[in-house]
Amino acid sequence: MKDRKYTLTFLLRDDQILLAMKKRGFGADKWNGVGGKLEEGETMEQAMVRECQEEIGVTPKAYSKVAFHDFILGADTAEPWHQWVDAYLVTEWEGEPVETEEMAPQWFKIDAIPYEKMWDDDIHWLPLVLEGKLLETSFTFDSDDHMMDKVAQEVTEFNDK
Ligand code: 6OG
Repeated sequence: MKDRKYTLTFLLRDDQILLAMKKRGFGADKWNGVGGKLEEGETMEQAMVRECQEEIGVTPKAYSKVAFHDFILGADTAEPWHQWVDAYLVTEWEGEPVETEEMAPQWFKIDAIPYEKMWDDDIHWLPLVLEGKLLETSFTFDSDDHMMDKVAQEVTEFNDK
């Protein structure tokens, strides 16, 4: 079973959240935060900053981790795999979001987040972290990317902090 660590990051300004349309690869044609795989020798925070630079041209300056997700993918196959994802909210950054080969960013009102065009899990946790909660979750998906199971628990802090 292959397991990998990933980051997932949302910028916030006033009553808006920055989502990005994934243009290719895993999760293509969905709105999501910005992120990707931890590289060798990096901390999660370094990976979070690098992914924002690579995917939307922005350097996060003030941020906090708001969720740890255990995404179990392909649970109906012989080889399910995990993405362990640290999710961050960013309130200060350098640069302006730009479209890249990977992602096309767009600001949305927080009360008009297009959950129907996002991963099935998002509606179960993104509203809660936007209210200031910290969460540890596990979401299980089949090979068609449909959610089969969900567990979400509020925590007061993360063990790796
Ligand atoms: P790349 O393959 O682009 O990294 N990701 C998910 N995000 C949400 N909201 N729900 C999921 O449910 C997800 N599974 C993965 C983590 C993949 C990016 O997609 C996120 C990374 O930011 C299954 O390098």
